[in-house]
Amino acid sequence: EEEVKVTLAGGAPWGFRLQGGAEQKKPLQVSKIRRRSQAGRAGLRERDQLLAINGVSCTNFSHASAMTLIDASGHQLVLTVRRIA
Ligand code: LEU
Repeated sequence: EEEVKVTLAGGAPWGFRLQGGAEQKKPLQVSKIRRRSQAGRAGLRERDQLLAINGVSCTNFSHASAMTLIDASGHQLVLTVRRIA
């Protein structure tokens, strides 16, 4: 298990889907990566768990709040994730 910082560049669409959120009592987790996308190129992986979005801790965020913060990102999106090998 490790903590990884992934920097996505270029703006939306980033090319990944999220599942979970505090209101579901489940971690925010990457459920799907589109291979030829910013997310794929940056090295984001399916099953990565989101710890922070642009430096803001998101471990107690609802699904909707995480989506809103990601949507508010401009040209760059920095995700801190926990990766279980
Ligand atoms: N599906 C969105 C995109 O690829 C990311 C989502 C997590 C807000 O830009």
